[in-house]
Amino acid sequence: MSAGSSRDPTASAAGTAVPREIQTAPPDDSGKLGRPIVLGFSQLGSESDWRRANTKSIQEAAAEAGMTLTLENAEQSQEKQIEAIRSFIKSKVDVIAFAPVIQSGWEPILKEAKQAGIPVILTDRAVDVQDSSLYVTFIGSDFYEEGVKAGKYLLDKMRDKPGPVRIVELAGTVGSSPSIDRGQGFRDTIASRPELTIVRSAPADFTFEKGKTVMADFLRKEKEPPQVLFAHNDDMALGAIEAIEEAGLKPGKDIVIISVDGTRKAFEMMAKGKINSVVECNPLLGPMIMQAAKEIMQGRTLPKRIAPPESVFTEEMAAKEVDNRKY
Ligand code: GYE
Repeated sequence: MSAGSSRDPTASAAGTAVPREIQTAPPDDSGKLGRPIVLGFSQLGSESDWRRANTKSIQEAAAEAGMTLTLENAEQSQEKQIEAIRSFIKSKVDVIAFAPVIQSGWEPILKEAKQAGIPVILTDRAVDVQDSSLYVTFIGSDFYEEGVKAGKYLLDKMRDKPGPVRIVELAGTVGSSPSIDRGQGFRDTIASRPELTIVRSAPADFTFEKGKTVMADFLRKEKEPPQVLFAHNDDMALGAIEAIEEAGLKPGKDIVIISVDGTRKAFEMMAKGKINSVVECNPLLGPMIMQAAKEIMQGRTLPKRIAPPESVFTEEMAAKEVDNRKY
């Protein structure tokens, strides 16, 4: 837990006031301000283990960097994110960072930040804006590439299988860049083998609960169980595993399961052979965000895009890797 609080702002129940945490730490000497840099961070929610690890990484890195962090959790609401960003502008923070829940609709609030002269770091998910000067840098993964990696794993896994191969897809939050791009990268990659077809796809909001109910629904509606599940994140895959087992099927055997993130829980399932492959998506972005905020305050020029290194893991590697997982 970060300095200045013992409360997890991501743990509040939906429907309560927007949770806010203010964390301060002693000044360091890397900025030019002579006082701690004040960072306002709008987190989009707490839907998954990825997200909780991401929030923790930001809190820890801010404390470590000696910054004053105000973190607000928008609980999946773009409106609440816009409100939070507006409050950061009003209180004249030094830098704003945010993880946008969906891709569209950010231009007006980003213009407000620009007019106020407050630099914005975009992190985790991408936004759809014409004018890229509205943010300084984007720190986050290449989701399209993650979809491509998932597709390539499947092509290899099915290389000797004549087809048809029926795939179901659990997509993430509608309109979010990881869901749009993972879906597209996957489709573009498997298109080279037309007998691999996506027979059902539905959003399950990146959550365990929805992953379970939507998968149960797929299994009820399909006459024959599908051979493959592509889940846009681990939490949905873990929920789906429960639905598959409750339907009397063997996850990882009767249905090949591919997911994205690489959480410890997913690795444990992979070590048991219940998930076949996980494409890594790194949530530990805190140190990169703090570094970027410091460099911005020092007047330095940053690359427009900063991406963390990521791998793909398969069941063969899971047992060896599981203890190395940090989230
Ligand atoms: O994959 C999922 C989370 O935006 C990369 O959001 C993030 C995604 C992540 O809920 O687990």
